Amino acid sequence: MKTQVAIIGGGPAGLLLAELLHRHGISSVVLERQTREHVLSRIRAGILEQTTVDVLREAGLATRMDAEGHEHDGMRIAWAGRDDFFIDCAKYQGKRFMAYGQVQIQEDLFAAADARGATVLTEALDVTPHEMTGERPFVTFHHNGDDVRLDCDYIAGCDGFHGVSRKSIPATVLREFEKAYPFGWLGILSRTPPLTDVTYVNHPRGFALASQRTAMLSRYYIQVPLEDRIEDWSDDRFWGELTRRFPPEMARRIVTGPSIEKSIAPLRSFVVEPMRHGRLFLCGDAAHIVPPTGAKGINLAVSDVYYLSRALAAFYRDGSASLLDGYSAMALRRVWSSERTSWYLTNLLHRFPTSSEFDQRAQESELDYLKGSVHAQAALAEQYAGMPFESA
Ligand code: FAS
Ligand code: PHB
Repeated sequence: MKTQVAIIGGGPAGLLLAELLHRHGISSVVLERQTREHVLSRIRAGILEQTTVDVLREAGLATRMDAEGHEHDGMRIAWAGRDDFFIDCAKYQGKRFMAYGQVQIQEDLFAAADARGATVLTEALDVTPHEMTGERPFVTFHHNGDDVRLDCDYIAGCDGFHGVSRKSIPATVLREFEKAYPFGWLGILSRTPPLTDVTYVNHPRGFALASQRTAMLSRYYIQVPLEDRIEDWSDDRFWGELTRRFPPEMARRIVTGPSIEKSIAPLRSFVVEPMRHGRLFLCGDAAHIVPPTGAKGINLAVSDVYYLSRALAAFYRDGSASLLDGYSAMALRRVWSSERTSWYLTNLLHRFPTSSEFDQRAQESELDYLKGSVHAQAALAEQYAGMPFESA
């Protein structure tokens, strides 16, 4: 097989990159390890920055999002014993964010790929990049019982944190930055009407979050100790704990119901530098992980593939490699900005088991400052709604 860009991974990064490249007339092949059903079964992100919405709209991939998604002017923060306040992204930054699930985005991307007869190979096993630093890279894999070689000009590693791409780069080349948080998020999905606003809560019992997917699909999270297991949490126990953490007048508005999905994920920050090795480029979770507090995960995957598709288009259009050479530094500036925002919100809104009384007072003072300062709220609004892309 031969293509211009071999894409390892068929998650949001890989499938969106294939669509953006196609719009620039660049051929690609997507190699996904799992079945399509497995990829679509993963319940993950739900908040899209303005730049992500713009990329999907400009690529003609937003019809369903615009019909079923829900745009928000901002998000709400509440904390124990105090009234809540609204971070108004529309007022401070003229930007809104979209509540629309990653599962729906994945469905839309698969549909776009099918509509154009794209080559998306699922159940592609033992995918292995070769000759990344040479002039003729290629990828090998097993598919439908055959051993296959895919020759290409470039390889995009869009295979997530546990993928093969990052691990194919010599450890001597990479620098890894990591921070583990002493708690996880227990998340559920329920066929219930959501609260109006995406609402973050800091409570002495821990963090809680109310979000949404559609008018009849709610997503809720609570902070839990790392050692908790999903079998420790019945639906009743979850709803009881969630409503204890919300201010009473909000808790009364939470409609409970059976969970249709329930999972616990640990919180972690991770970045690898550089995001390029020869003709291999890393995108999305293959290169970085953010704690979900800032709702940045999928949005960083989108910004990476936006930058990479723009760089590859410039190369194939006029032979200019400058954007390719600048890809890693440009992507990492946005990655570190989102890592810092996610780290800030995680520290602001969670209760840390090792916090001293001083730490607690400082956290409450930060919340007081944020509640009372239009400048602080404007700064958070700018970061939460998403910074503009850097120009080429
Ligand atoms: P993905 O991991 O989504 O996709 C990588 C793909 O590569 C997968 O389909 C995988 O099967 C495939 N793959 C892996 N190894 C391979 C190999 N060797 N060969 C071929 N294919 C291979 N983000 C938010 O913004 N908000 C959230 O609330 C949120 N919640 C999350 C909850 C969980 C449990 C997890 C794990 C992540 C969450 N995220 C959240 C982050 C998530 O949305 C990611 O940022 C997003 O999926 C990144 O997309 P990709 O980079 O495409 O990686
Ligand atoms: C979600 O809707 O899943 C969601 C919303 C906000 C976050 C994280 C996740 O910060």
